[in-house]
Amino acid sequence: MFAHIQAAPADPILGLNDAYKNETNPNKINLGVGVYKDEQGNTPILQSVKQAEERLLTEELTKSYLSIEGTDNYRQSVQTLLFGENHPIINKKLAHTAHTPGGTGALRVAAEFIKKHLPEATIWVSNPTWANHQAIFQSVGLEVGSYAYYDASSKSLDFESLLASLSQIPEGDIVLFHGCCHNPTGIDPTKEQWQQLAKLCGKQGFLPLFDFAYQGFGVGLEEDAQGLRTFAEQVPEMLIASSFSKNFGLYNERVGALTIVCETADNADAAFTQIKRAARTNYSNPPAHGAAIVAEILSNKALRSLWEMELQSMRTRIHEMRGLFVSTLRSKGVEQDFSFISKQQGMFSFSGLNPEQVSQLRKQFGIYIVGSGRINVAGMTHENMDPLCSAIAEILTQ
Ligand code: PLP
Ligand code: TYF
Repeated sequence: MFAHIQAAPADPILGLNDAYKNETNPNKINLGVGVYKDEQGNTPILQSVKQAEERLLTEELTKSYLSIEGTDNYRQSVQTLLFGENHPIINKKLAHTAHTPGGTGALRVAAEFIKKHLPEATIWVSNPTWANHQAIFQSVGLEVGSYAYYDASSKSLDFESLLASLSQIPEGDIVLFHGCCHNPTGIDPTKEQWQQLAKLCGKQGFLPLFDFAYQGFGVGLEEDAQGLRTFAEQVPEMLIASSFSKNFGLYNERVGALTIVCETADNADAAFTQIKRAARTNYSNPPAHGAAIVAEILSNKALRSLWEMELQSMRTRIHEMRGLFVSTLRSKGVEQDFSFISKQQGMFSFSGLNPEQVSQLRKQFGIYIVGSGRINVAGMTHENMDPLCSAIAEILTQ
């Protein structure tokens, strides 16, 4: 029965991580998978998380199942992070949130919900986007299209082409936006550009789906929510897939959420029963631990301010590495302008290195970056900056 099955290709990003583990170069550097790393190259457990876990250990009373949608405490905390305190969407009960296993789980539940209730809709993703986006939507049988986003020559947002692309999208289709810290380019629309996009969305009548995996990694928790909050003011319906893998460092606990916003509270109640149905046939109910940590941190003043400080320090370290990368390359005599890297947000930058250069970096120096040229800036440290930039300088002059 299984003899005919061909091996699936490795995930282009997670596969790279496996290859890195087997790399024998003692000076190897991993700028591949999007995981935050500190100055020592570790992905630490946040202090706020550790403290929340200590409390949970003593206070937790049962391991019985959660409900399909998760706990009320967690779900309310997620909505407050998304929209801010006392937002009309929350007060009027226009949104419902389901706790999902990670942001990926949220996208998968969203995909199944869309396929069942909007089967004719095409979902449009930016070119480029996180590779798993196409795969998730295609795996439920949805059509996936792409819209213009990145201008490779100026290494910036091609806003004119983005508007032109979205102007072609018909009513009833779905457009996926990265809430902030666009993966893989690190380029986000400005406040004014979000406003124009939201306006266009209202005019065209497509449904926005926000993938929000990096809240707090760009400018700040509130600022990073600007895009989706702008849309929430202009259009009555949207979907939001949240992930807390990065901003709480809870990667392997699988904590995320799917939020649906509807025009009326009745619509929201009805649609949410269908979201719960999609969750039920996938994983029945979510894993408790990670979400309990998030809820504990967000509802306790001291833990919350510790978490915000820790989040800020992750964000600041990445910004610092961006600046240092640009200045170190310059000090190595690299003439190509890399200053765009210090203007981008979040963990990732599109370096502009081509596949040949990416492969040379790996073969000659044990430096791993994604084939598209995407660099995880969080993998840089004061210690590896010099050898990294020397290697890039050498590759660029070959
Ligand atoms: N969306 C984007 C843009 C991501 O970069 C990631 C990365 O992991 C995810 C979603 C998935 O998040 P999670 O690990 O919580 O499933
Ligand atoms: O883009 C990244 O590197 C992160 C981590 O299938 C990731 O989002 C990468 C690939 C994948 C799951 C997570």
